[in-house]
Amino acid sequence: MKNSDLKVVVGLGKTGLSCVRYLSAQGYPVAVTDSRLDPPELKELQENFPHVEVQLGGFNEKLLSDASELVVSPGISIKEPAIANQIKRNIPVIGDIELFARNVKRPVIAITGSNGKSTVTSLMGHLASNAGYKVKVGGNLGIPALELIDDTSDLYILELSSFQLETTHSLRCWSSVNLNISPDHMDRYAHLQEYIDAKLRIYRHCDHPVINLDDSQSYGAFKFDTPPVGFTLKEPQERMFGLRADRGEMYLAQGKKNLLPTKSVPLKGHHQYANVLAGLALGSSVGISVESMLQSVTTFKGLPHRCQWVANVNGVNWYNDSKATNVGSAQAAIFGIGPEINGKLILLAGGQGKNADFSELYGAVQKYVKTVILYGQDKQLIAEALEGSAPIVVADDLQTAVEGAAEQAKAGDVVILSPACASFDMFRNFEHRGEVFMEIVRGLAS
Ligand code: UMA
Ligand code: ADP
Repeated sequence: MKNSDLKVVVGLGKTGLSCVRYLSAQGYPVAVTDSRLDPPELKELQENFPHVEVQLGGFNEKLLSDASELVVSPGISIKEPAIANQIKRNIPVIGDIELFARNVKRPVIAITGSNGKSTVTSLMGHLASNAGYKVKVGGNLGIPALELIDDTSDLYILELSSFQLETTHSLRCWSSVNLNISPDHMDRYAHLQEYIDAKLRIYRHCDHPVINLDDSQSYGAFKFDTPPVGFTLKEPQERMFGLRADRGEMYLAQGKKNLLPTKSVPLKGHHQYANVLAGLALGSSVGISVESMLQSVTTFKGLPHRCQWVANVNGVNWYNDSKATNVGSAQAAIFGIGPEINGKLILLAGGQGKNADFSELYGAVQKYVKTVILYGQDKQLIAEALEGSAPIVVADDLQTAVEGAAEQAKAGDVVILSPACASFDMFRNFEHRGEVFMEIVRGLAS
């Protein structure tokens, strides 16, 4: 017997719990299923929602087929047979961002992309709140979107993943951007285009789209209702945001107008300038004063573990880019920092490679890197892919990798940990890896 209103929440992590809380408050009958026997938010659910039915240790097909709607968490693929079967039976499948979109009463700025999402989302929060907005920031970064909604905020800024966008249908953004595309999450997508199509959903019904003019894959053949504002690392056309070299100085610029010398931007590297330009384009497209945003750009220090400056030891600058968990982000760090320095780069990389194609790093390494020092589970694989690009040292662990880098580096050089790999072979997560790295480096300094 079908309960005509029953919402079945699939997954009992942070997102699943936020959906139960929201749907219960709206008065819907709710049930939960999770493939795990002991999902992270089980205790919280049992304490606060004892009446909610929970089925664990697998997705219960009978429960799923009783639903009026399935609310699927981003960590679960909608290709999972139990979910795909319900889609075939025309049971609507949505996610938390769809619930958010149906309920939100205030404007939303949304950010996706393969790399830079968290940086641009946090930057946008900083720019908008300094411009006087009461802003809430979250989504794939930090607090689940549904928990942001309240009566006092006047703007929501969301980081969205491709997984969240897949199950979102009615989000209407005030402004949105897909920052860039490089292969990621290929264990969830049959091919790159499928991943891109999920990302492009961020532009549906968007009032003021922002695009990366340097990455045509990131907007593809999307048919925009409103002409987008673009950003580029080249000289910008009218209305667009970009970089301009002028009398020996590099500037952030809009059209023909120089806005701010890049030396006044605390975030370093060309990829970070792209992030700042994206933030300015998002803000200006919805009418936030560019003048006010430029002030705020100079006070945004960036997020930890993303090309984060750690120390200067004997004239060598050390950077922690532990969040570079894929090839695209490590490549961006090398291309971003390489041209900015007088010396050479020493790259520390390695960890769990997720079957990535490390030969994509070859060109960047050949151009800017003096020595590559590898550690971790897939160090030999990376060494094979980069053979011939630069001298390669294979170290036992991160400690010896750092010591090796310290021996090789000369004043003016930069050493960067930009692993291009996941951290789980040796660390709890990318934050833990970054903390351990910084501790070792600070040890060198003392
Ligand atoms: N899982 C199961 N069985 C289930 C449900 C989940 O095994 O029945 C596993 C998933 O495979 C996954 C893990 O549990 O490995 C977490 O999945 P989830 O959907 O419960 O995740 P949440 O805890 O709700 O966190 C999610 C985002 N996680 C993912 O998309 C995997 C968080 O982004 C996000 O911060 C949070 O919602 C709030 O919005 C994390 C992330 O890694 C940081 N995102 C990916 C990325 O940035 O690359 C997309
Ligand atoms: P995301 O939230 O998309 O993972 P982050 O802002 O956390 O993005 O940055 C993740 C990694 O990507 C870091 O290593 C960072 O140095 C790198 N990165 C940041 N911005 C960009 C960009 N615009 N293009 C490519 N890589 C970037």
